[in-house]
Amino acid sequence: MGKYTMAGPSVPNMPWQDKPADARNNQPLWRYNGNPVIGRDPLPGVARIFNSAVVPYEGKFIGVFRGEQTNGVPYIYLGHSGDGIHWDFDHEKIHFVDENGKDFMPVYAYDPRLLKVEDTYYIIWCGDFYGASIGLARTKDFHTFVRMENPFIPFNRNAVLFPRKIHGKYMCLSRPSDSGHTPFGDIFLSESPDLEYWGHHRHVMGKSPEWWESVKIGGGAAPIETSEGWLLFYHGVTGTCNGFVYSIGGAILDIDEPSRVKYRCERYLLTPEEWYEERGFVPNVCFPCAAITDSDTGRIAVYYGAADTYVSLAFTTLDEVIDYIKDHSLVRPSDTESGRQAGLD
Ligand code: BMA
Repeated sequence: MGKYTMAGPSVPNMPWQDKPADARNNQPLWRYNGNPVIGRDPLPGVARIFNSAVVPYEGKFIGVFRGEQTNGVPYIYLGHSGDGIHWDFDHEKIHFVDENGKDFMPVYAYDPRLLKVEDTYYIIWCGDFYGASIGLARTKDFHTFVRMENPFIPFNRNAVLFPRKIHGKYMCLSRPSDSGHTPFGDIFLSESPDLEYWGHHRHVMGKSPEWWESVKIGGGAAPIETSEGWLLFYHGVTGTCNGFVYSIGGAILDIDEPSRVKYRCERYLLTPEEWYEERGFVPNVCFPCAAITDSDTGRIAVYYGAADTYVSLAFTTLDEVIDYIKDHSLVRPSDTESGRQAGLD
C-alpha cells in the first residue's frame, strides 16, 4: 500500500514498466521503451493517429483515436487492445447518430477524451460548431454513439469531464480559445445537472510565469480522484522562435471544489526530448489525453500524442507523481481562489 490512494478500478493488466535507473533528470514520468506505440499510416486513408484516449473495458482496453485522414481532416476512430499497447482499429470512422437514431456526423473531430460516468461512456472532443468548439456523445456499448447537445459556444477546446458527479453535478474542464492557434488560454470549470445545461463557470488555473507554460494551458487526461484531491495531467505551452512547445504538467485540485488548486508543479513533468516528440507533423508536442490507473498498485500510464504524429506512453506511480508535484508546488492567488471574479471570494 502506498502513501496515497486513488479511486477507480483494479486494472492488473494495464501497461507497465518500472522506472529505469537512467530516467531523464530523474523526472517523475518515464517513457515506455517501445514508444511510439502507434506509428505512421495506421489505417488505410489515415496518415497519423495521435492525441487519443483509452479506458479499460471488459478486461481489455478500448479507445477513441484521433485519426488524421489523408485528406487532412481529423476524425475519431475506435480501437481495441488486449494489453493497452498494441491496437486494432476499426477501419470506419465512429458513426454518430442523433437522439432519434439518424446520422449525425461531425464535420471534423479531434483530440477526443473518453471516460465513464456511472454506467455510461462519454466521448468529448473538439469539433466544428460554426467554429472550433466542443462535441459530446455517449455510448453504453461502443456500438451506438449518440451525439448530445454541444456543451459550449465557440471557441473552445480541450474539454474533459470528471469521472463522477460532484455535489450531484457533472463537471467539465474546458479551455476557451480562438479560431486559430490560440496564443492564450486558461482552464475553466463548468457544471451541469444533465450534461445539457452548463453553468456555474469557474476559473481553475491560468498560464503561469513558468516559461514552459507561459503562453497557454489546457486540460489533458480526465482528472484522477486521489486521497490528495483531483490529480490533473494537463498541457502547458510556451512560444519559441520556431513555434509552440507542448509539455505535460501536473496539478492537484480540491476534491469538493475543483476550481481551487491545492498544488501545482512549477516544473513540467515531461517535455519533448525524444525523436518521436521532437520530429513529426508538428514538432515538439507532448499532448496528454488519457491515463489508465490501477487503484491496487497506484500505477499510472499516461497516453500522450507526440508531435501530432504518434501515440506514446509514459508511466508513473501515484506516490511518485504526487510527491513530485507537492515538492515543486507553487500556487498563486489566482489558483487558490474559488474562480469567480477576483474580489468576490
Ligand atoms: C492544438 C491542438 C492539438 C495539437 C496542438 C499542437 O491547438 O490542435 O490537437 O496537438 O495544437 O499542434
